[in-house]
Amino acid sequence: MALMPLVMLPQPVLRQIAQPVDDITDDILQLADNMAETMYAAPGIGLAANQVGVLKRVIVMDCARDDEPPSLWKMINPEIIWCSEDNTKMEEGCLSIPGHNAEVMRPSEVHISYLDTEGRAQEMQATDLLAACVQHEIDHLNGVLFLDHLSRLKRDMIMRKVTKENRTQND
Ligand code: K1U
Ligand code: ZN
Repeated sequence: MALMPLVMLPQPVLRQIAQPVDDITDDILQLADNMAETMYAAPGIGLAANQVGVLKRVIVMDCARDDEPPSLWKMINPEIIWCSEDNTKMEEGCLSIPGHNAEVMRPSEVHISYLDTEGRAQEMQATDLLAACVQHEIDHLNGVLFLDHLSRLKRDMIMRKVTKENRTQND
């Protein structure tokens, strides 16, 4: 396994659409393993392939609390097949926009279809943090960031801060 460098805002790959995986090759399995290692090291609770510069529809997640055993999800071609009408507001962060958390409103419950690492079709039902996380990661695969769910005022405020931070780092 290997750590992969994380892609940061405003790199364009974060705004591009990841392509479906046709064959679950050794390269895809290696990618998922490396993404999991990178997510744990960050640390984070999710990661999408765009965030390591790969435009393939692969995500990993582990939303287990510190007092629970690890619960690693590796999903290939995940899709939301149902979402609840009721919404929940939850604080989200993004490993590609470090230091800029915000409250995001999303459907409280979702059902997801995906392929597991053996290529079997699976479904999962998610609520609470796992629901927010899987929606955040599928958004990444579609070039969407949590910023896009905020008001224009809040989004612009974060974008201005990120631009300023990037300018300072490059000085
Ligand atoms: O996709 C990402 O950028 C990862 C992101 C996922 C996420 C977090 C919160 C709500 C929805 C989706 C993160 O993992 S940010 C880091 C984070 O949440 C965390 C870091 C250390 C300990 C616990 C959580
Ligand atoms: Zn993110």
